[in-house]
Amino acid sequence: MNLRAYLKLRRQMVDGALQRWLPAENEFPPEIHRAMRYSLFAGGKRLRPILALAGAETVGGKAVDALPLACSLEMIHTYSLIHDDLPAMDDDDLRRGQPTSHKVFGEGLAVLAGDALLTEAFYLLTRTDLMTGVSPRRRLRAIRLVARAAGSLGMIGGQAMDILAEGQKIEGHLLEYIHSHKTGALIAASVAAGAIIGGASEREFKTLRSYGEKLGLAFQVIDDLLDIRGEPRKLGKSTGKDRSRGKATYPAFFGITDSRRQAEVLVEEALLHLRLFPGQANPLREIAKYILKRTN
Ligand code: GRG
Repeated sequence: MNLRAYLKLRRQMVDGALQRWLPAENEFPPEIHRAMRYSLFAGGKRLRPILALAGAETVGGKAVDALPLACSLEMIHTYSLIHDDLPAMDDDDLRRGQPTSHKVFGEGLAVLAGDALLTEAFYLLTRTDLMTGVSPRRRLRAIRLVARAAGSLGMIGGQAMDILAEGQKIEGHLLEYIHSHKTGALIAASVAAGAIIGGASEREFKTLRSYGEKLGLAFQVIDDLLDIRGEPRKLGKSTGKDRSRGKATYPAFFGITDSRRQAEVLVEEALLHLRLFPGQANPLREIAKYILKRTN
């Protein structure tokens, strides 16, 4: 398959739906809606939504049924980036190649834009006029999964430990906790919730969740490596900040070569989970391989 063409089509599908389902820019108060849209449409690979669509299709479901879920995941992800960039957290000036939300709108509106994206994401997930082909039971299960992954037992928990670990000497298991929660949880939930919407059996669901967990951890290990070796122009953000802030990262703990090897092993393990799905998981296969090659 042509991954580049596939990703482009999927990004267009997600972006079109986000345009339709997000409050319009001229909706009162326009400042908050402008701030929400500014970060959401600043670019971004749309990895989490694309994984949700692919998760649904891998188990025989329709991508269109998973589109509200896909959009909600991108909204949650974008909220986490806006808050992560705030002076109280990583204090970054550049994201997705543009000045960060608080640089453009001020800290107050940036906090609120993140809050609103998170809230609207769950509003979207409960819209009964969308996802009409999906039973309420499956929808509810997907919503619960996303909520857990975004909350204090998932992404927020990982982010909290990431902040607390700054400048500290930590154990390897805590490093893995941080990475698998601050980044891995939402990525794993994207594939797993997509699978639920697509009508996965319990076995299919667990297999795709395991694939997502391996992929999510690999994704953050590569992110750590890109912070050292990546090009700011391609990444759309500054590099080298992990080291200067004393962040808990894989390269800081294991070194560059070993970290790279661990990411490769995680992707190999992710691919092994896909043996259950011969042909229909090809997008998930290609995405896993792409994670290792990505430059942004
Ligand atoms: C609630 C105050 C408050 C803050 C929440 C939870 C949180 C802050 C932040 C999440 C942690 C985080 C930002 C992890 C980094 C994950 C990561 C690798 C982001 C980059 O993802 P990409 O490469 O970005 O998919 P694009 O721009 O392509 O979407």
